[in-house]
Formats: sequence, C-alpha cells, structure tokens
Amino acid sequence: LGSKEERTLALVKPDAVSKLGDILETLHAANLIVTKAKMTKLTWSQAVDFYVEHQSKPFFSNLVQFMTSGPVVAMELMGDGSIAAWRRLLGPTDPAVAGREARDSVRARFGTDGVQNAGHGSDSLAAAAREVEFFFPSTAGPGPSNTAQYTECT
Ligand code: DGI
Repeated sequence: LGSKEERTLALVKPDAVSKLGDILETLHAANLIVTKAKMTKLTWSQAVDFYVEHQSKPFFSNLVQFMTSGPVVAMELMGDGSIAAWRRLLGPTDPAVAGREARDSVRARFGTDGVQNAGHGSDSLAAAAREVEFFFPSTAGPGPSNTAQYTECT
C-alpha cells in the first residue's frame, strides 16, 4: 500500500453535523478523498464500544451521552498521510485550546467544549482499521453493502 492509499476514520460528532458542508470543503482543500460515508445515530452500547479505551475516565458518561445525543456522520478518508492529516485539521482536543493555537481547525471553528468538540479522527493505523470496520463492517448484513471499494478513476 502506497501512503496515498492510507485510510482513516473521520467522525463528525452531533454538534457539527449541521456544518458537514464546511467540513467537506476542508477535506477537499486538503486533498483528502471521502471513500465511504454514512449518517447514523449511535446506540448507548455502540458509543461505549467505540470509546471503550476511555471507560474509566471521569468524562466517560458525558462523552457517551453526547455521542448518542444526535446523528453522527462517519467517513472513511483516503489520502497521503490521512491519519495525521485529518487529526491536524481537527486541531487540539479542547476547542478552547484549538481557538488559541489552531484558529482554522475544525474544533476551533465548530467545537464547543472538551466533550462537544466537533469531530474524531483515528490516531494510528490500528485504530483506523478498527474504527473503519466499526462503522463499515465488511460482514454482510440485510441492508446495502458496506464493501464497495473506492478506486481512482483514471
Ligand atoms: O483523539 P481525541 O478525540 O483528540 O482525544 P481522546 O481520544 O483523548 O478523547 C476522546 C474524547 O473524549 C475527546 O474527543 C473528548 C473527550 N475528552 C478527552 N479528554 C477529555 C475529554 N473530555 C473532557 N471533558 N475532559 C478531558 O480531559
């Protein structure tokens, strides 16, 4: 796999779903291609599973409450160094810090506070693989397939 094929999971959190158009413009400007996308509303147990590594943190129940408060938009992104590139576009976890240190970032522009921070991005190749599979499972279900593979149109 060349690095331009690197894939990551980008999640637009409930507080920023109304800003999806702006976020897509940001992705386009950064040469990141949306190779899979869906809007979905997470159940409590799905949000717990997604953030299981944080289950012992004091903010965990607020995080799960927020993540289940409305729809989210999950996207698989592809592009050169996409994992780091999307996290750089997101900016620091806390939107107040982002507002000071990364004014153009997604979290500075659309986030509210430490929990309501507009977006999520995988932080490693292993996390990206797990998180893409979480939102776009490759096992067949009753609905439309998640297995369509984007390939460059040449
Ligand atoms: O990868 P990130 O989303 O930047 O950060 P993370 O994986 O450490 O944390 C996951 C989410 O949990 C984060 O997007 C918001 C929330 N969170 C993380 N650290 C704190 C936090 N919420 C509060 N209130 N306080 C924190 O210190």
